[in-house]
Amino acid sequence: MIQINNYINGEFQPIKDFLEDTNPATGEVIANIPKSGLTEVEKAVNAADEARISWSKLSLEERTDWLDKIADALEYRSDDIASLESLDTGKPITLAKAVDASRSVANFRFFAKFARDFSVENFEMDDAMNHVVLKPVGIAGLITPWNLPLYLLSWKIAPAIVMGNTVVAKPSELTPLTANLLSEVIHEIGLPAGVVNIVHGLGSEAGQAIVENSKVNLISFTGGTITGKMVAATAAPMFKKLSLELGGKNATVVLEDTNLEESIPEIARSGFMNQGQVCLCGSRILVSDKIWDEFVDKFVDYVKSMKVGDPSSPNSDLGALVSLSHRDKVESYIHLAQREGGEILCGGKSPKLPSPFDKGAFLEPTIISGLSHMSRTATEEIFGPVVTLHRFKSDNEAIEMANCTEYGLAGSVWTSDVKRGKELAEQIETGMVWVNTWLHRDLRVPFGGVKNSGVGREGGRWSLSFFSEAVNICVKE
Ligand code: TXE
Repeated sequence: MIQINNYINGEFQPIKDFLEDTNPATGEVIANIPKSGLTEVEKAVNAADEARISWSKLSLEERTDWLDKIADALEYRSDDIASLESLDTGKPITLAKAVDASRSVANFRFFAKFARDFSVENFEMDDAMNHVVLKPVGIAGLITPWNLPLYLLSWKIAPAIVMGNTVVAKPSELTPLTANLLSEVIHEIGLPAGVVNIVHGLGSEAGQAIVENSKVNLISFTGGTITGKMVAATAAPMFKKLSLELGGKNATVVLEDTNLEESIPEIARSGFMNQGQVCLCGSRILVSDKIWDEFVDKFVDYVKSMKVGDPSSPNSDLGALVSLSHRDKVESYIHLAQREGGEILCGGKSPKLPSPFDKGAFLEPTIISGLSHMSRTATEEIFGPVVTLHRFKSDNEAIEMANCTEYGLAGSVWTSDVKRGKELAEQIETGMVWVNTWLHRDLRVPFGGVKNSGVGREGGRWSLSFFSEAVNICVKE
């Protein structure tokens, strides 16, 4: 049993009230985490406040050196990151190694280098010079979800501290283990006390207390759209800087000229990676009428060959969902799809697995056809290994279908005509579109959504600008 404590002001601080953390693949309780509330959040905010001035006075070079030190120390513990992440989330160890562990390290390294190389534009007038200075915002409140725990936490902490802010972070109560590992790493390398404070607990208690705290100047939140609305309702009247990365219901548009042999494995990856629990997953697959039968046959065959099981096995393509209650939610959408007239082409139920995985939150990868593209199943975020298939007759119809939901996070287009793919991509109303690839990430590019998928952009210079206040100093010569 792992015992997790809050990390505040450079110290691990135990509290009396605990929550249990469960391995979703077995149902076994693996850790106790603090059930923090107002008192712990206030302590963390006060520590961040005290550290703020001296941290912001370090040179940018000194702060980027700290990021590199964190990256080095995290990299040394890559195997631990992967195994803890797999244990806590139920995701396959292979994915945790390839994505979670490596990206968490890469986020710190990337922002260290990017901030070093970054220069702000100055604007010359006939008789004066405008100097733009990026100042820290103050205390950053960072709230992160359970699907990519350390990956998303590091994506926010690195740019926040490199720009001179101090941080109070609350990881998801469902997946606290790697945030705790980060606390250990930060402690080991001796990052100045109070620069990064990590408080564990429920969203409605610890999370809400961070958003409500008047000393917290900025909130960066990744999570569900309903929670995002609550966060915005609290933070907006306090004029906090706000970035919200919320849900998605992303369309995968398959044109008739795509190379199916090459694209089907990638389209399946985009639907089912991390058990479909990535906000960027392509969960609505729109297929040209001209290749419908061939695509459906090949896609169903491919997905049927994907293995669900023990997350620690290198042979598992899919592990467990994050919790039994989340699996129930995802299953309820499969039942809804049946009531809406959908046909289940594969999956649709929990696989029969040997002990101890018989108690886990597993679900077979599921493909549903025959639904209206306007049905609830095809327009609401399911966030699980469930995709719906829809056929279109023209590019215009594909665009209309792609844009019919209230979400606008990502999408992908598959075609051998790159020019046509790019033209189509530009008409999809989302923050990001991939052509002939998916989740191909360059950390310099803007990341975020439109419509109900969120507000603001992070990534590269967008992160540096979100985590700073641009101040203009006009000097008359
Ligand atoms: O997320 P929550 P949940 C979607 C997905 C999923 C749904 C709900 O569809 O089924 O959201 O998931 C904290 N004030 N995504 O309920 O609640 C919470 O403790 C401040 C999409 O698990 O949004 C956690 O740290 N914070 C997504 C974080 O918010 C609060 C990833 C996210 O949890 C809070 C996850 C409050 N009042 C789910 N209430 C994505 N965009 O990638 C909760 N939290």
